[in-house]
Amino acid sequence: MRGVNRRQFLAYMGIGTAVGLINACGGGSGIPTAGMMTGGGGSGGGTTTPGATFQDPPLAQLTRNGNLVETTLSPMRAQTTINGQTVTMMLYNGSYPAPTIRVKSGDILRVNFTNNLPANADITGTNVLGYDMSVTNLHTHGWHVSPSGNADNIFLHFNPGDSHTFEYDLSKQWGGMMGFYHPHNHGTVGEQFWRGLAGGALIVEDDTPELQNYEEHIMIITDISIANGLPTEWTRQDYMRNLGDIVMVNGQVNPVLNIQPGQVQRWRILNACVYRYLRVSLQNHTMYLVGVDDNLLDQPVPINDILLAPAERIDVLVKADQTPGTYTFEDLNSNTPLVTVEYSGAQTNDQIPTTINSATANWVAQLRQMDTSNLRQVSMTLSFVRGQGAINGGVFGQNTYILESPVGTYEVWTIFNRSGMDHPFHQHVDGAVILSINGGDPAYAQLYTSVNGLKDTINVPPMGSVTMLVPVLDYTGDTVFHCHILGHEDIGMMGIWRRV
Ligand SMILES: [Cu+2]
Repeated sequence: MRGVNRRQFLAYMGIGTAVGLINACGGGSGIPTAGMMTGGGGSGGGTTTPGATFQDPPLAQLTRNGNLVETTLSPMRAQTTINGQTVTMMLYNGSYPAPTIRVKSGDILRVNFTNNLPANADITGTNVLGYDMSVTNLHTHGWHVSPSGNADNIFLHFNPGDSHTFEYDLSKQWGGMMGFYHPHNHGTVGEQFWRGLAGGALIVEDDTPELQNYEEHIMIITDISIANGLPTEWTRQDYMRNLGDIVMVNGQVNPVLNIQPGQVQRWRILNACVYRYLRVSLQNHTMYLVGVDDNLLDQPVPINDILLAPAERIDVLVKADQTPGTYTFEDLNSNTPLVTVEYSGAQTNDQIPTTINSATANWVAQLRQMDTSNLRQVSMTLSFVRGQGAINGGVFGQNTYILESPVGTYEVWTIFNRSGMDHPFHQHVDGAVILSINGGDPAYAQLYTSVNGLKDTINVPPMGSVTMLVPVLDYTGDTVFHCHILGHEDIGMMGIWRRV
């Protein structure tokens, strides 16, 4: 708690006057209000002029030999251009956004990783918590792979110049999901995200024919503030909340995406902001939700707008079925345009499918029928304790809370939020079936407690709770669960999940 004044302390605790301060700014599941713009910025609110032509993130270069796929990832210091400004960032392969890795269920992905971040440079050095910013690692968010050895092992860490070969066996990973990769080195995660290592998409190709023929786009939403050619300095307050004043999709401010009249496009959307809660909507259009964090659904769910907490993903179909013109895909929480959608080209008449043949959704439907009364019940409480984040009172790295779960079982976890802020709870390795949500946005609760989807990240509303059915399948080893406001994780809101 070095140098923390009373207001910051109250903010850490989520109490007192700080509650209003925090909730007014990007506070998440709440109803969008004009107040959310306060301090939140956005890229000029609703008045941002349309930018350049929409670009998908680049594809990673892969070499394939049978089911063995290899690629190279290297975090490095590199320059990019954001909204006309040159910015020096930390970027995977020098690319912003980071390259998309597309693989298939059953593949083995080998990532040849080298930490090319410079030691002791202006964007590295030691951060305010005392961690070395040039040390990093790699997490494959959302993948059902081993958390141990050379796989999704977030306890590994790499100094500048270190190389490592990660190997992910995707034989137990079903198709049809978009995860993302990002650093997971405790104490530096939020700041490394902020400085550009906010992930690239990890696509596992579909196992269903109904969604194969649509034009597809990936939308990675991030935010940033820039000063002196760098992302603004990450201060102690930023561990609690940090909203960038520029909001981007794939590193672009309000790009223009063309759609043919009558066309259906598939958009795979990720909130990769460190703190910003989004409520996304396409003006005058219904979006059809076909996939959530970890899997495709069995049928499209029509939605007008949807809360997207940090690290949540949605897979939606949109149909250009309105009067030809220009429509804004926007964040209703901050009244910020994300993408300008422009009708152009020849009339066509694509259809939204009525069902999706998703084996995973069928399995989740069975899980929803399970009698959970005899399952082990686990309760976890998220809170702030003396300016640090905690789970069941344990601050990660000090008196870490450890949950031991037998593999091959199912557990019911209830996550309580004892603070005045939203916390997106994320568990590694296995997605969960959401059974109930107490508090927050009723539409969000209704959606995620009814769809046949697996969630690896779920928002736990202020003073509310989430109950979920957690399959503990296939993989032993230590991994973690934590708040995905990554600054909260850095100050301790993380626990160890010991799978035995
Ligand atoms: Cu949190």
